[in-house]
Amino acid sequence: MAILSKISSAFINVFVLTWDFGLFILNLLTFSHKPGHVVPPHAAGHGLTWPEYVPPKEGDSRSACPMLNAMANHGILPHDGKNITFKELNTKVRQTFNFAPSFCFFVPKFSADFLNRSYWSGHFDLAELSLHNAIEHDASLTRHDAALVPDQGKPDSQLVDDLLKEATGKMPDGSPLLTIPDLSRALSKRRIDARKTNAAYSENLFHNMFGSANSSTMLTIFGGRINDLKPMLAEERFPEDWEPRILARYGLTMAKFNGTVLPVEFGVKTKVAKQ
Ligand code: HEM
Ligand SMILES: *[C@@H]1O[C@H](CO)[C@@H](O)[C@H](O)[C@H]1NC(C)=O
Ligand SMILES: *[C@@H]1O[C@H](CO)[C@@H](O)[C@H](O)[C@H]1NC(C)=O
Ligand SMILES: *[C@@H]1O[C@H](CO)[C@@H](O)[C@H](O)[C@H]1NC(C)=O
Ligand SMILES: CC(=O)N[C@H]1CO[C@H](CO)[C@@H](O)[C@@H]1O
Repeated sequence: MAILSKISSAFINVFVLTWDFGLFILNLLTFSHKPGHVVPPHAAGHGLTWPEYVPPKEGDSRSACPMLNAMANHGILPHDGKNITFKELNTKVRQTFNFAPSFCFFVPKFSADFLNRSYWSGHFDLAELSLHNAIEHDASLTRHDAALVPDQGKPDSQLVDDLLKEATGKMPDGSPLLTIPDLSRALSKRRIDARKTNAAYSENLFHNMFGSANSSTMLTIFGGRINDLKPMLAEERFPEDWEPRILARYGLTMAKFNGTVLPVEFGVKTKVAKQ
């Protein structure tokens, strides 16, 4: 059984990476969406209008992921954050953020696996995604470590402020922009600080890569725009008139994403970063 399931997940991984690379090529060969037309018809957020924001209520389930929480806060995922199917997560993330279908399958499948559930028939609550050292890891940008703050469902406003203040870039209109070196610096500071303040601190290359991957979405899907990241990270709320900044027809592929993630991770210098 164990062997069979290992073989089948190796097969799925090879399949997903091949599929992803196919989409990467297709994106080069097809016209991108026009700005203003990224979110498909019939999906929430089409035509730059998002469903109403309602902050989480007592008892609602929320995760360590700001963007999934924002989807629940706007009712794109169930507002109580409970009993969501992995397949629904796939579809909604694709429509909302224009991630490639390969990515939108891969991450929910990975989550179903670590929760020991079936991707095809299983359900989950958002808070369950915060299982420590599955995807959730120490030294996040918007949350203190789980050993210090067990409820990973809420952003820490001081950490969010610290991150947004790192932005050194400028949009053509002068508004602030988060750059690759800014993000590397912010991650360095968090890793150094978390190591000092959390006796149970752990880090490894896998989680560092995924930490960089998770935060690199701020540069790709959000184009680094601080004015958009601020409501998303501080209140887990979609900005007015927002749409994904990735216009590619088949969405942001893992292959393309690697071009952002690797420079961010290699730019992280935990030894020399200033406190
Ligand atoms: C597809 C399903 C997704 C799952 C299961 C998921 C899960 C998670 C989890 C568990 C974390 C916490 C990691 C940590 O400890 O820092 C996280 C962080 C993060 N996620 Fe997601 N996520 C998903 C989709 C997305 C999407 C679509 C975006 C962006 C549009 C996104 C952006 C982020 C960012 C920026 C962080 C880092 C927050 C921080 O460092 O504090 N995620 N995600
Ligand atoms: C969860 O949703 C399924 C349908 O997707 C439903 O059959 C089931 O009763 C729900 N469970 C709970 C606890 O609400
Ligand atoms: C999933 O199953 C494995 C192996 O039986 C076990 O070690 C792990 O704790 C389980 N995870 C969850 C989230 O139940
Ligand atoms: C992205 O880069 C990582 C690390 O080099 C590699 O393991 C992974 O296969 C790459 N993914 C794709 C889709 O190219
Ligand atoms: C959006 C994003 O990049 N999410 C990643 C967060 O980290 C997990 C694993 O640690 C990845 O599976 C996700 O792809």
